[in-house]
Amino acid sequence: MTRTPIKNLAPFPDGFVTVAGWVETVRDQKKVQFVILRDESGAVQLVNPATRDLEDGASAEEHAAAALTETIGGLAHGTMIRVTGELKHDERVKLGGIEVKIATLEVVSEALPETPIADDSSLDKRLDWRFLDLRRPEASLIFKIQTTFEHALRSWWVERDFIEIHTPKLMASASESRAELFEMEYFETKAYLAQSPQFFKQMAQPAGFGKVFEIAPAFRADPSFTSRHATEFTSIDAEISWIDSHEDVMQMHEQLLAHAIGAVAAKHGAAIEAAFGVELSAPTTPFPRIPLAEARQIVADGGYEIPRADGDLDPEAERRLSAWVKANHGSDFVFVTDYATGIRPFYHMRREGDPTVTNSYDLLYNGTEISTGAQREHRLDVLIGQAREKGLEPEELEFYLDFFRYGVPPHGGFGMGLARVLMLMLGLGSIRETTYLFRGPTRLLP
Ligand code: AMO
Repeated sequence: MTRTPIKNLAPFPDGFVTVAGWVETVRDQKKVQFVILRDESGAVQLVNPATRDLEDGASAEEHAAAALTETIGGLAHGTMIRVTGELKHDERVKLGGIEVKIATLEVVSEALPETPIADDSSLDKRLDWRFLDLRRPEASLIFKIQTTFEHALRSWWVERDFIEIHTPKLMASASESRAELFEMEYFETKAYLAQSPQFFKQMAQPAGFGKVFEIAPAFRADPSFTSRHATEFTSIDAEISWIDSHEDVMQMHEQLLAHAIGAVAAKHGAAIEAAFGVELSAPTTPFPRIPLAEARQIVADGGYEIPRADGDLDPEAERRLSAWVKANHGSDFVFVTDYATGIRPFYHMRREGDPTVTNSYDLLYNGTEISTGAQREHRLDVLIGQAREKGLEPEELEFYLDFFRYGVPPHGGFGMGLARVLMLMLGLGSIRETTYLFRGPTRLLP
């Protein structure tokens, strides 16, 4: 008999079914045994009337029943089993109103009796045993949500004629800054792991692609141990031609997110509320836009002095600003715009008439930055000047500067961390929870 995914059992009429999965719990009572069996789709109660203490002359059937009872009594948590039995609908069964009376049980793959992690294990310990940690339904739910989210992003882009690109992650130069750069041997020379697809998504503009996107890994040799930094993360990037300013990028960005979060809410809203206590709905657009100087003032008026010397918002300021926006505009999102030139990379376009600010933004979601976006400087002479000003050698950037020598449309885009979006969407405390396998300064395994 082919197996039926557990979530599909309920509509079946009473009768024989086969299910397969892992043992979540065994309740071995004197007269009856219960097993909670879980697969990727759900959990079901299995039941077996216990047969013990056979008398002399017991029948072969009774011996088989006693053997089954013994097998069930010895099942370790996590053991993979396949069971054929009789499905019965019974309203009294708390778990979904159904149970399966075991006819045959095959132990397919035994688990060691001691499970290395428990519900109260530390996050670090859980990550050591990530494959077991991921068996928790709330954990696999995160990746079902991720699948829906990415699918919705792609659909939105594809319907609007964006082209998907895959840029190389082995690079000859830094893509964001010399800091946080992974360097490696590359035959006779050195290579660097891409910190962002920045240069090559921009290359698609003189290539005449118009609108592009990429969802791919990015690498940062960031030694910090915060809840929102990883050394390898999935970056969601888009870049579009013929924009008038970063406003065009923000409009694309907010519509894209409203669509993708709406798709997640429609498909997983009830499960998200049950697992994480979050009521998710599609955000309304436009998201509020607040220039950085004003954002700083709002935070200062709230009694918090930002300790950073460079003028950027620190995590506490981001939280306070988001709380203010939520209270005053009812939005979980806010675009902080007009970043000062000093805290932005050389490729950001500066404001015409006020070169102290850039045509750029950060997007905050429920109190934390999830994205940076900007209009790019596409005028070669200005770009070279800005690179020099930031201490970069134009000679090292020749391949990038070439993109601007043969005609290039005005353009802009954004980069957004996938795990951060999921963490903030679900109200979780760390991107370690929303990354399949987290990579940090002290974690390369599993
Ligand atoms: P930025 O460096 O701000 O911009 O990165 C964009 C977004 O990527 C995510 N992110 C990270 N996530 C986890 N761990 C990290 N170490 C990490 N670093 C960044 C964040 C962040 O907001 N090229 C520009 C984007 C652009 O202008 O298009 C860039 O990379 O969510």
